[in-house]
Amino acid sequence: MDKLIITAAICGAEVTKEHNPNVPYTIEEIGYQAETAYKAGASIIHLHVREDDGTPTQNKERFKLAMDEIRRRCPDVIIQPSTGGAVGMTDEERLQPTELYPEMATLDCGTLNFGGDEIFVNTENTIKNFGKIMIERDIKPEVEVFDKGMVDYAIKFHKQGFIKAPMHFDFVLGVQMSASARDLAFLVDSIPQGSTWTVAGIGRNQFPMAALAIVMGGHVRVGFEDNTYLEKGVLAKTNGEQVEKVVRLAKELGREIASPTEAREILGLKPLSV
Ligand code: KMH
Ligand code: ZN
Repeated sequence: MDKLIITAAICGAEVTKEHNPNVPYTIEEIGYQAETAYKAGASIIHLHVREDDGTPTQNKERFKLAMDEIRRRCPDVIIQPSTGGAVGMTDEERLQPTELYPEMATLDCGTLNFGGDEIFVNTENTIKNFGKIMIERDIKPEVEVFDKGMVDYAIKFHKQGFIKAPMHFDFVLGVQMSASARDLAFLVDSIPQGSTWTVAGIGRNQFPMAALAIVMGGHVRVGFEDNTYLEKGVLAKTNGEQVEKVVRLAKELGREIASPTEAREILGLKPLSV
């Protein structure tokens, strides 16, 4: 079994300081939260950025500032900007961080309900266009999957040349699709051989899904984007606390943690050039 890659989704676009005052908005706060996760064992930072008042943005300059600050504090971490951004943003807005040529970025493979009246729109043309741009810019997509149909879309678009293999999937469970062992096993069984996968359980699903991924040979995503608690009724002070909890679970279950260098090898990324 490969070593365990831990991704920290430190910020998100939806959670606010009203949910947890430690949700980072400023560049300094984002850098600090990334550093806590990295020092605890995260090898990937999944990144959204905010204006100082918390407004989500996909502004390229803001991403550059955040990425430089993260790189300063976490020299070898893999930075994975979101191209999902926030509900309602245009494709052009969402694509801005890809102009910075990150090693990875997310590629959301379908449209879904996002609570209340919100719909997170990813048409076929959006997915194909994002995939094509990521190939041109040599960015490895993390294929974001919120239900089984999105696995099927990813396979279809791979066959059409818009996503390269081996694909890396992130199963986000507890938004549109429920988060059970059966759901996860079904998704894992549905992806092409040679793919890698990670799971992001939303809210109280976070650590149960992490434990399943640890024993099933997948990888784990935690972070405030998905859950702002450390345990029932206890808000996390840092993303690092959640990463530490995954590291403890992995240790108990006999799975070693991947360094960023090892994560690059597992994901087929180029070694970091200095
Ligand atoms: N904030 C959601 C609308 C991604 O990062 O690619 C989209 C999202 C997925 O978080
Ligand atoms: Zn995200």
